[in-house]
Amino acid sequence: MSASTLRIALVGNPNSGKTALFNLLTGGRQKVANYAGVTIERKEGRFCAPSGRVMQVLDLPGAYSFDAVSPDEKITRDVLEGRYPGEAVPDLVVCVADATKLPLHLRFLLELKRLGRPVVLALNMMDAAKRRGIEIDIPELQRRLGVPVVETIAVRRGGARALIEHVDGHLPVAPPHDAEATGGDLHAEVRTLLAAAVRVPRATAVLDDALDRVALHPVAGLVILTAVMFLVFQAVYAFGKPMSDAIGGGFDALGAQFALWLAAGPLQGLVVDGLFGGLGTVLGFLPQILVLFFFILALEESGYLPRAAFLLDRMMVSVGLTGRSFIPLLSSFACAIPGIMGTRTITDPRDRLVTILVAPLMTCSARLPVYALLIAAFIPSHAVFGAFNLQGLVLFALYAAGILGAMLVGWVMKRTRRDQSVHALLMELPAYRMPGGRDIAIGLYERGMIFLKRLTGVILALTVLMWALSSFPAPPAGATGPAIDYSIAGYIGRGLTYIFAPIGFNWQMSIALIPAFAARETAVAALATVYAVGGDAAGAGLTHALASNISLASALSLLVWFAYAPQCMSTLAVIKRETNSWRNVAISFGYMFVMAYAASFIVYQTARWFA
Ligand SMILES: Nc1nc2c(ncn2[C@@H]2O[C@H](COP(=O)(O)OP(=O)(O)OP(=O)(O)O)[C@@H](O)[C@H]2O)c(=O)[nH]1
Ligand SMILES: [Mg+2]
Repeated sequence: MSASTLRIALVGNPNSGKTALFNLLTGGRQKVANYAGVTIERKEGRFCAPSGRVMQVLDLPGAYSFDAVSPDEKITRDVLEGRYPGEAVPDLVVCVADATKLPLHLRFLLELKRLGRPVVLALNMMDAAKRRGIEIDIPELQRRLGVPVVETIAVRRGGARALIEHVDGHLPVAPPHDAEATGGDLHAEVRTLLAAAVRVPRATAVLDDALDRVALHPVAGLVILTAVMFLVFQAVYAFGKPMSDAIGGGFDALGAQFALWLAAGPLQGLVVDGLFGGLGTVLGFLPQILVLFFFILALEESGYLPRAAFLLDRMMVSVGLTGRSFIPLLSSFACAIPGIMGTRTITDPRDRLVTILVAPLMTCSARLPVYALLIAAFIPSHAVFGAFNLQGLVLFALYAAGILGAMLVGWVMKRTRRDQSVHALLMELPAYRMPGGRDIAIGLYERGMIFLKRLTGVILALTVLMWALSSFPAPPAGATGPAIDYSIAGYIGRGLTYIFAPIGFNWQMSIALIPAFAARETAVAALATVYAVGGDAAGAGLTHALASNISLASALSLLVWFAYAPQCMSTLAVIKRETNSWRNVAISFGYMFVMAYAASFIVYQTARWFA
């Protein structure tokens, strides 16, 4: 027997546990969540079977059938039919089926069999099936299907043993399996199979049904949804804020130490203010961002999100969106990029485009440091209406501004559409599930690493660049003003004020917008650097430098700018990739620029009137 690599593809209905199985087999860390349409790209991994043979595993997007309609389902079909560029047809197809949903998932297996490739059926979620009293006669099922059947529990260690043993014994030659293209009625075939090999107790999901009666109730459901969202928001501040403050304080202290060692000058400005003050402030947000992700991950695993999408569907349709947009938009609170990629599961191209265009208006986690810095500098921390903190209220208003902006844009686009038809929301409701610690830990680790890589990569590089631009060239002999006025940054910044003066930005704020276009958080470090090099920070800290150099009206204007402005570059690149159109990039950039400028103009001019 040859020891060549065996190429295995995991396919099946959405949410059947393919990715969980992939992670278990290969030690991968791909995203697993309890709703249909999590995996939207082909992912590859490997493992070594007990015999020493190397197995290459493909995780593919879930598909309901091969009459593929959405962009993610098309990938799966192309791979299986050998039409995926640069990829040979897999040696073995593992059809992953949820054992608690056999009536639906067996249909897919029958379709697969017709492709004539070697297939094995992995009956996954056997733990859940047993708990519900579902009995499956495996030998009988195997005999009737004519394909090998193995049991798996993808979320348990050792839960793929039977599958590994099976694939290990599989020869990489592809015997023409019984490709009986009967073309008969798949429904009838499934019914006969089920009657012969599966016994399902009458009431399988009593608890789920009881929970749904409350969660999907038009009134009680909305109350619960509001309470859940409110709790998440509160938790980010209650748990995350103290940790963030502690980290921020630590970096300030470190910076103060360096200030004693380094001679005063541009380099001290870079190290003390740019790196410790600026990047330290940004790093301080890691705990808060992780708390936010913890809740998003737990919600994703619970099975609650598609229910929330149902509840909000009518509301979302009235503003030109659809319930299907809910999950992509929710993930955009972390970052617009996964949100925009998540829209691949939306079959209607119009609905998908609207969702892509409004996703960047959701407040992504990169905006948090900028918001928090400006709020700390300008908004007093006193209580309003007894219970609420004014700073927290302003932050809440900024999140709300993003959501309201998205509703407005969706509504306008709906009015300009020629085709006003609306599709009913068809979405699978997954079983409720207790979030597992391991999956959440993996998700948090992944997110934390992405954040740290940004910080030590693009944000650090941009901060050093800003420092260089503000320090060189040195002022000519006999210059009277601060050195930064003669630097490249000074010139560019003053040039930009022609555009930004009407909305209240001074030249330091204007130039900070440039690196922020690559990564928003950099605005914090850039302001820190510019003011430090200009000699304004003077060790008193960035918050103080801002408060003494920028008016309240300008600060409010900058906050609103960050809520709506077209950012960041990577988001625009993803829009180009996902829609394959520069026109959509231009529309996205254009409408957001106009919206941000108009909103900032109104806020600045109004605030100036009152001040
Ligand atoms: N109880 C139990 N839950 C499982 C098992 N396998 C997967 N899950 C859960 O099922 C849900 C879906 O798992 P995924 O691996 O994301 O499913 P998928 O098939 O990759 O889904 P798509 O990528 O959307 O097609 C997650 O909540 C998993 O934790 C299992 O064997 N038992
Ligand atoms: Mg998946």
